[in-house]
Amino acid sequence: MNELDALVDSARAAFAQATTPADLENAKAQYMGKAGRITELMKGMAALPVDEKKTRGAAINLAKQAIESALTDRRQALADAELQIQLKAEALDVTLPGRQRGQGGLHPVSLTLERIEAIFGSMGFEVAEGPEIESDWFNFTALNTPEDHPARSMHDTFYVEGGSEKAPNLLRTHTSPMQIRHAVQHVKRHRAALDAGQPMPEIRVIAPGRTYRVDSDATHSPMFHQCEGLWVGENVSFKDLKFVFTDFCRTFFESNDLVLRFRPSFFPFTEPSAEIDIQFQSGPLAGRWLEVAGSGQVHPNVVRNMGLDPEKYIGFAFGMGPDRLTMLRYGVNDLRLFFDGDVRFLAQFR
Ligand code: 2U9
Repeated sequence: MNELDALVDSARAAFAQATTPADLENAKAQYMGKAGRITELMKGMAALPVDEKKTRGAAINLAKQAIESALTDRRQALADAELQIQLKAEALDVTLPGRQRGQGGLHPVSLTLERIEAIFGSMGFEVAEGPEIESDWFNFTALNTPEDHPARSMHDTFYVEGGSEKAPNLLRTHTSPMQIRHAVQHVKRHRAALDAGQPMPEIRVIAPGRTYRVDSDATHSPMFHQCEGLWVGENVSFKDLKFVFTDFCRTFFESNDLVLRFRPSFFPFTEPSAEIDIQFQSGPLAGRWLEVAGSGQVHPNVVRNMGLDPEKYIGFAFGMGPDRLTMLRYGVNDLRLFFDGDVRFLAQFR
């Protein structure tokens, strides 16, 4: 083998050893660069006589072309390998199932609140919503709850910094303060008519929302929901309350033969007061008395705190726990499931 063939072979071997484009360009420089082997050979021709120059030049050129072609082949091979790696990394398996966008839904307690609002709305009740941080006056005093009542203790109520109407100081323990707020506004709006001895349109309102108490087990959560109702007028009676609440329960539980029982009880803000129990006539809960609400005739002191004359105006109120109503409606046995945020549980109500 002559010297030029050996050079071409050594270039081919060097190019084959290069595994990256940078390696390959370095290898190329050893042959074709400024101080490369081919360049050196060309320079060496200067000393040759003219007739030898021709044959020598042609031979070197052939070797140079062979090396260039080896370089081009290797460049292409490296680029192909690179592309293969990239294609493999970006491979898309079109046979995989598509990714679906998660479908959301309302929380079961929200579904219950919507249901309660729709049913009472159809009976002419407004929906009032308001602050969860309340003043002592709206939460307790206005509702005839005495200073020494246990509900006011640190064990039962979450107190926060502050302590005036402008800087409220507790998390409401029930939604009743909202009803007082609503009633006071209502009375203010009709003050002129009242003072002129004209009748006031009835107050018919429900107040749904979050409430807070220091309490936590399988059936109590420090945050829970309440929905209370208030109906005040000149001619409202316990009979009206019974009718409205019976109608509500039968519609809510979709059970027309549902039986209700009003059991004497006590609340500071109502007198007389009654606990409301329901009894299903069929289904898994049939025959058992289940407590679902409290109720009563609004205490005269509370009527007075609304700005009304308790000799002329009479009111009825009720209060229920939407969390418990949701448990009964869907057969859920642990209240905490509602507040854990586990999608496997929540997705069942979608
Ligand atoms: C005003 C006057 C009176 C609302 C009432 C109840 C009875 C009651 C709770 C019991 C536990 C609901 O299920 S619970 O969370 N409530 O028993 N609530 S009477 O009485 C009012 C409300 C507002 C101005």
